Amino acid sequence: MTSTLEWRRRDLVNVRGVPMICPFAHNLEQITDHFQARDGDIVIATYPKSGTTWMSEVVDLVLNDGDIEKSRRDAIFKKVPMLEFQVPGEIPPGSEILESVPSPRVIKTHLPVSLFPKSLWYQNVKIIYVARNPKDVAVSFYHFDKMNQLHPDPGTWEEYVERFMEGNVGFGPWGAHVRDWWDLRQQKDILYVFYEDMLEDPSREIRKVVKFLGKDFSEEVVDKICQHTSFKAMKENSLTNYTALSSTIMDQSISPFMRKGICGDWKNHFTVAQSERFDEFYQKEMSGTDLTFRF
Ligand code: PPS
Repeated sequence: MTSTLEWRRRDLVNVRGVPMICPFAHNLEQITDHFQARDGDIVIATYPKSGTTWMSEVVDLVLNDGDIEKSRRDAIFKKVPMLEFQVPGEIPPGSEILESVPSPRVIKTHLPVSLFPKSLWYQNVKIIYVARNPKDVAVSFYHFDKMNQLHPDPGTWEEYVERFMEGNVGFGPWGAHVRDWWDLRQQKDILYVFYEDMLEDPSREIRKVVKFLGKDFSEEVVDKICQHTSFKAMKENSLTNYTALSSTIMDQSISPFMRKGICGDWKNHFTVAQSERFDEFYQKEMSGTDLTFRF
């Protein structure tokens, strides 16, 4: 029996108050306290299912001046390792893999501010945070939990939507995640991007990333990046659609990683009553902040 199967469908594990995907909880405090940042690191931080993979491919292309051939050098999860990802005994933690990656490293993480490695705050590190409206996040996360064998079984949608509002899902509550990262914009070099804005006008949002990373591209290069990172292109690309990852981890016959890529799929899942309750939850989560989302 492989250890991937041993880690299958385990319950969430509490790490410093945050419910974590069980295999990722292993040694996570070590990562928070001891991961060594480097000058020039670029971090893509998100709550799960908010556009991480999309932004990762955009950043990789920006760093390679829009060179599509270079972007084909490896799968997205190898080019942009996830800091906390690991299958103990089988796949080493992203934090270890990142030690041998040459700078500038691009690092993916879903960690909330409270578990974000301390050293990354103190170096010359650029952070791009991508946020998405919580109704679509919940729907996407539900389908992802169904297909990702390292995650707990999500149960029924009715059960799941309640657990999401309680914050009892992997990486903890959505509200604190997006708010805490939003508040950090005052102190740290953070580009805060919204998934819905990327859908509305990808060129505009990609130009923000280009500028943030200190580059200056022609319209033609931005267009090329736009086309290569469209939902259709990324869904068809085996290097970005996660089909290169073992099906013992992601069983895409249950639900594809590149599922719908739209805003508003929540309308196909929430009942009127669930939507009303969720609106109340959202109002509470957003009280006292100027952060707002489009649904
Ligand atoms: S993960 O597993 O947390 O890193 O997932 P993440 O990449 O953050 O989010 C996955 C959702 O993003 C959608 N996606 C895209 N939408 C539009 N355009 C592009 N290029 C794109 N790439 C990924 C993906 O389909 C997931 O959303 P849903 O709603 O499930 O389709």
